Amino acid sequence: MKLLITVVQDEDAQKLISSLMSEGFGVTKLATTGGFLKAGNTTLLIGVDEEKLDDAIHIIEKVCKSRRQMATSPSPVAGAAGMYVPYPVEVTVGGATVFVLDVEKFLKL
Ligand code: 2BA
Repeated sequence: MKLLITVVQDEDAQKLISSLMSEGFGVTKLATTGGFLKAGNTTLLIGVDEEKLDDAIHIIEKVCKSRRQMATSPSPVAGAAGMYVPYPVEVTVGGATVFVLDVEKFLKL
């Protein structure tokens, strides 16, 4: 068995959960915050049998679209008056960040 720790944008989360569940995958949703944007995102824990791993990844890929978004840099540059001012940067968000882990044991007690 594998565990997919999948970070997605809030906008994509509900559709992804529905798509996964309709194909029989078990999903746990966690409300999380990205370290860079400091904005809410969603992390899904998805336990899958190894032979279904590619199917799950295919669904994630299909549902989660990447997009460009303006963000305020958390590493401000020094302004003219010697003050630190945040500056806007364009980042690509969305898609999905997926960690695939081996599951040593899966128990329901
Ligand atoms: P955030 O940390 O809020 O990052 C949001 C997006 O900002 C990132 O999208 C990336 O496009 C951009 N970004 C992140 N760090 C940056 C930097 N130092 N300079 C410029 N742009 C930067 P993704 O890479 O798709 O990541 C989406 C979310 O997935 C992240 O939200 C974070 O919550 C999680 N994530 C990504 N890589 C991770 C990792 N190695 N470990 C744990 N969580 C991770």
